[in-house]
Amino acid sequence: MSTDLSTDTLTKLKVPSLYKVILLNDDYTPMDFVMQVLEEIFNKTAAQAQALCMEVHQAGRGIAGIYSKEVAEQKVYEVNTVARSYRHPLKTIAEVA
Ligand code: TYC
Repeated sequence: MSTDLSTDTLTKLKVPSLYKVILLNDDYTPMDFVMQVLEEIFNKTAAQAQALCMEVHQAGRGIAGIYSKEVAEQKVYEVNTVARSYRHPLKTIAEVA
């Protein structure tokens, strides 16, 4: 068996990218709901959730966590789905880190 170690082959073996899950501010979602999402979906402590919620409220966005592509997409889906089910406009997006 031969092993192809040409540059072409090696450059195709990329380390998978990590993705930031970004929480976006809005004017309507209650802070308590945002903190609950951060605790339950992003495993933050109550103190971490409160600090991040205030940061997003003031700065417009903040990083809820950094994950593999698949996990980041799942977190975005979970947040956006639970927010919609409560009729809150809360949104998250995933961005390559
Ligand atoms: N700005 C919202 C309010 O005043 C709170 C909020 C914080 C909403 C963070 C979204 O990602 C968010 N109720």
